[in-house]
Amino acid sequence: MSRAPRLSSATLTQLPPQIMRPGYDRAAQKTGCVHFGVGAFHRAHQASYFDALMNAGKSDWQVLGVSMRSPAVGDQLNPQDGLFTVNVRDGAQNRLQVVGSIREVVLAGKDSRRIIDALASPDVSLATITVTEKGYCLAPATGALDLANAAIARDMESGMTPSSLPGLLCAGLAARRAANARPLTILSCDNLSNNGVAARQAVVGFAAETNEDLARWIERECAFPSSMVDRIVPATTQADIDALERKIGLRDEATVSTEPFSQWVVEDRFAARRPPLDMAGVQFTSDVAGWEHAKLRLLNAAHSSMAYLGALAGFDFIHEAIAFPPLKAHVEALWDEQEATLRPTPGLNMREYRVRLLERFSNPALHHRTRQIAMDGSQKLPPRLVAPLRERRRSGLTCPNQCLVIAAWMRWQLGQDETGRAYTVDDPLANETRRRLRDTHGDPQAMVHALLGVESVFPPVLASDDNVVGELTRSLGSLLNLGARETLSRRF
Ligand code: CS2
Repeated sequence: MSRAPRLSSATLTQLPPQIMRPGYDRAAQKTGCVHFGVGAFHRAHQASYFDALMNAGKSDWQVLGVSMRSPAVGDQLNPQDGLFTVNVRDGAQNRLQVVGSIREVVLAGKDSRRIIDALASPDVSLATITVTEKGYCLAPATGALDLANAAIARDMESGMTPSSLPGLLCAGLAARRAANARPLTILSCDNLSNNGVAARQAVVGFAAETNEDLARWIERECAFPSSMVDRIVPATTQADIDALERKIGLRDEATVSTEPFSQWVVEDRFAARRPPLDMAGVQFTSDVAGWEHAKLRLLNAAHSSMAYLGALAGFDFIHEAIAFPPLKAHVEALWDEQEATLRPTPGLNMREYRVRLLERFSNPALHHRTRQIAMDGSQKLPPRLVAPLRERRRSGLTCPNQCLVIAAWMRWQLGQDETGRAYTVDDPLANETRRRLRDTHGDPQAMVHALLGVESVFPPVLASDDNVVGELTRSLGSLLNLGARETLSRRF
């Protein structure tokens, strides 16, 4: 049990002098942003940008953090007055910085009144979101708000205090309209294509069912820009917290580790005053889609490939997977297939982007686990691999490397590694994939057929594409018979 005091406003002065900390008067700042989903990614990314903004002399960009489900984030951050340490790691350096932009964390449901009041406040001009795909409560088939979703149905009952993202935002916008009618910008920072459209569908969809006037006002006055966010953030471990305590002499339960690289490209479409985030390194653009696609189809697709093939081949970490030459060669070949589906984007040089990605993946200090990325594959595969695969097939192109990754995901659903050890398939569709695989008895053709039937992942046309079915069956057969290392070594 640790005896070091917790990091907090009161203990900040005890930090070793070389550690960077807020250079602004935290108590004098107003809350300018309400953020939904205060996970590690938010802390290493958007919260760090707001901190940089206030360090650069721009005031009133403190963040009220909303934890959507778990009180754990509040228990980590509130006793620390919202302070936490970002540990920037790469091979050569290790830079620690205490970030002060989070004022407090409140809990959806329990603290909904406070959240609604904050959304109505004239000081707040921005709501940002990282709640992952599930948090938008959209139906995968239509992209519209899923009225059958239990949280949505509950929030729509009259007199209920909302706790879902769409319910909370609509209640906040209704209060805002009644109080001052100033519009709000709602900025999704989730790793989805067209994330601004997803946020809009969720919020306007909810309002349309409950208050048509409000829906019209939101459509007319509020803005839902899309954005591309990028920073690799491995899950914090107990060992990270203990090691930090030895270094700084304070206990920080909310610390996050990350890489030096960070990028945030935001569609330049704001409802009212635009936060001067460009002073903190944000790129404003009229074309986010090109950046989003490049990031999802190059960085994230390669991550998924290294997650499944790498973990099956026995690599625990991304830097180990990318150091295995056949896997690196496969990633390059996968990128060739993916890149053919990307259109030129001003300011984005694909060759340099790929070189940079290889450097980032090779960072030995980051300890980014292949299993962390393997989580939620059913949600991640469609924008990363299935959409570009369909585009290639429409142009009559073959897709051997895209199919190899999808086959590795299929192999992963068995929940047993190549040495026979069992693991948990951490995925909202894990029960469905297990049920579908039950009577396939390790026959690759039957497995491919069974899993291509998961309609929220694969559009039905793929099951009747002989080329794709053939590639998937060959790759899965090879992974089952030879294993991932040998499959890769024979091909590359
Ligand atoms: C990763 C991403 O876990 C995953 O699926 O691919 O979290 C990735 O690290 C980030 O998108 C990088 O910006």
